[in-house]
Amino acid sequence: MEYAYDDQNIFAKILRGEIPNKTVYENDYALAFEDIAPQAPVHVLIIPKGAYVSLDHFARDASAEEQVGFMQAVAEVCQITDVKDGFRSIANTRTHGVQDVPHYHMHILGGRQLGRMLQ
Ligand code: IU
Repeated sequence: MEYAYDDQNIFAKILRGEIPNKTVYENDYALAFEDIAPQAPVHVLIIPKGAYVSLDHFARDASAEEQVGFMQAVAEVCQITDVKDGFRSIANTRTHGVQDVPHYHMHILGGRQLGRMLQ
């Protein structure tokens, strides 16, 4: 599978500082920020700083350092936000997964009781 990255996507613009964001946490490999249209009291997006279109692209091509750095950001977000009673992580992917923004992002949703499935 070929992964074509569009550097004009909105999250690429956020990473370049061209569009503001509400940063929750940042390290050398990842940026976490509040979703602009939250679906729960906690709704944070965690994105790698590298140019990866999707979870499978990131898992295949990101270095071990990038992957560990990303997961360290996940751990920090789960400490910073109020998800002690649990949360859901989602990575919508391509058409069937209804991915709108073609830069890999992990949703962290929590702060309330979620339903068994999201649409
Ligand atoms: P996706 O279906 O997983 O690709 O959803 C993209 C998410 O990015 C969605 O929850 C939007 O509310 C969110 N978002 C954002 O936080 N800031 C933006 O400028 C845009 C989308 I465009």
